[in-house]
Amino acid sequence: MERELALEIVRVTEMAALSCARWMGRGRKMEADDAATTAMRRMFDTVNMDGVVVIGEGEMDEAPMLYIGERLGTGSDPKVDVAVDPLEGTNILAKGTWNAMAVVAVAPRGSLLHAPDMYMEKIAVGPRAKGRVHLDATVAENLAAVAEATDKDVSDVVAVILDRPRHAKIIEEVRAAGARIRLISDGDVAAALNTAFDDTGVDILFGIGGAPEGVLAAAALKCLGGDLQGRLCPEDEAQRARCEQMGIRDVSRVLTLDDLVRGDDAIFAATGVTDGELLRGVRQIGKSRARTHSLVMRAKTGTVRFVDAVHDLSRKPLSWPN
Ligand code: VTB
Repeated sequence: MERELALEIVRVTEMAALSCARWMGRGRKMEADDAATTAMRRMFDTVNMDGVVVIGEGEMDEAPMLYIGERLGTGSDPKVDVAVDPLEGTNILAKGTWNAMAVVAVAPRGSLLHAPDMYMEKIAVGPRAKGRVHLDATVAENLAAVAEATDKDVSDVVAVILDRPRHAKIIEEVRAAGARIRLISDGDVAAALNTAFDDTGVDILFGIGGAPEGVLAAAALKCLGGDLQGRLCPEDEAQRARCEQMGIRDVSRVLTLDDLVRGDDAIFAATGVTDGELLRGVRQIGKSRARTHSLVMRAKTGTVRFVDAVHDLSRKPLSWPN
């Protein structure tokens, strides 16, 4: 993949973020997601690539666009897999809270895991703790490893965890180990990403979130030199069958970063919709301009670019809610 593709991809996440940010705090998740998806889909049409959606808004019969298997781009090379989450954190945006983002990952065809829409147990860390943690190690062992890798006391290590009843045991174990916790309402892609940046204040992500979000976060951490490991959590026979169909025979196996994102040619882009630790949300300037804050990275070179853009909305094909 040529490096120019990275800039094209950030244009796609910018457009999705600009479109759905208008729904902030309105409590209308569906409309916000629709706005992001429509804008993202439209922008993809202008990108020179032959893309196939492997992580998207749903299966062909349940999503009108950006469904799994949909072709994206102009059809010219490169041939790529595309993973999208036009609005990661619909609940977040509906309330106007922290860390909603528009997210895309692109990688050469066949290199992204076609993760089924189910839960995944995850552990994610930044570059310093890469190779030191393991999904099968205990919470206390992983926290001790992160403390050592980041030259901190365990009491200064911060674990980020989705605030869900299913995480009661992990939360108890983190507390027993003496580490600290940031509980989040939603948005574990941003949480995983944040573990790779020192000034976000979080060191390790634990817990169960969406498998599609796991692949997106893995693409980000591959670019950043961090680590993410996952284990699929099928809840019934249908989900187990789905895993098999997707070529995952042993669902209990720990999926490594390389299983989730093969090779090292991934591109990851995210644009903030609401403010977060890493990215600022969309800000309106007067009636006709808006400012976006994005992150775009390539695994091949490890370059991490923050893109601060001011958009003239009168010249963009956006449709706003009333
Ligand atoms: C996570 C998180 C998402 O859903 O995947 C989570 O990344 C899944 O858990 O932002 P729940 O079913 O318990 O919500 C989100 O919070 C929303 O898609």
